[in-house]
Amino acid sequence: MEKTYRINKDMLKEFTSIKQLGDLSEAFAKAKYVKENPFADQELGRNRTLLMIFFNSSLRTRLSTQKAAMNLGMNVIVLDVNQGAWKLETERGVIMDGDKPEHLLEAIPVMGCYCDIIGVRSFARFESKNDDYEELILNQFIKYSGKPVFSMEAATRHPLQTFADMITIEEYKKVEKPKIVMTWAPHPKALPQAVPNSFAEGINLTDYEFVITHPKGYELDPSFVGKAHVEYDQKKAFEGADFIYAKNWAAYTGDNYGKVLSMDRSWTVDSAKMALTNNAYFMHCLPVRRNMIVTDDVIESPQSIVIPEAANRVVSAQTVIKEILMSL
Ligand code: AN0
Ligand code: CP
Repeated sequence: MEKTYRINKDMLKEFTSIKQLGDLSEAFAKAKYVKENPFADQELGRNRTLLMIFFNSSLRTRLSTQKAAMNLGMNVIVLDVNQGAWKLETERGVIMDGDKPEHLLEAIPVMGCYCDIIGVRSFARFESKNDDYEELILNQFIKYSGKPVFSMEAATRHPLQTFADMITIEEYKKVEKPKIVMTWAPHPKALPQAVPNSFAEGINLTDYEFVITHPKGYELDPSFVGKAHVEYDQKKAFEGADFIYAKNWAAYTGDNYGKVLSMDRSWTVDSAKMALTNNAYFMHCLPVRRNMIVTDDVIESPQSIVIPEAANRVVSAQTVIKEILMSL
């Protein structure tokens, strides 16, 4: 029998940060139960509807979250805001004489009428650091939809990814306190800090050794870096690592917010660097640009766990949606 559990009250209304999982070992136990018994809670979601709203592209989040909801017996509606819906104005007070026929402030409560739970993907727009770091879009959904909202990657965090990453680390770790290294790697486009912020937030909840390595100028928000050691020498950082977590992100600090400062391929994760590690596993949230972020041979090596990591996205989503369903 599944043990009955309740989560902290915040999570009943929203899931926007890995911190809302509460006790981590309990969260991992819940995830393990979901993984081993994917169809055990079909009744929980019966006649309940999940609405997934995408302001940005997705492969994994879209498919894994839909699969998770279907495993729970839910109906699912997916809306790509930029394909088929009215363009949405997001600023209040704007004279709407431009190309956007609808305001988010009507659209959100309307969407709330058609579902029981809402998942939102809304990346950092890099127009205003303040708007991004205040989670302007996600918070409007929380405030005006009248329904529980969870993040499918918002401006500053990607908690379902982080939860899947952490489940994967628990499954693969060979020592109780592994050394985790999150490394910046080059990419041609400006990418949000959501994945690295969120991963750092998650690993900071553990007592694992945690090192972040990136070129100068790519410092993340200190509130996410937390107790991680920042090492600017990538090779030094890799020494003795048990897990290499690669990710590109655009600059965060000062006037460089949202800018690409470097495409230096000497930061690409290759087999020579992996040889410095403790036979580390290679992780990436995907999508990944081969031979920019990581070489073909590393991502194809037996130490690459990017596919099981992606598979765990169903587990993380199902665990979280189940918790929200239990609170309805
Ligand atoms: C996105 C990002 O870096 O946040 C999504 C990753 C899950 N990646 C891209 O846009 C390529
Ligand atoms: N990792 C991840 O969230 O992938 P998608 O952007 O394809 O959803």
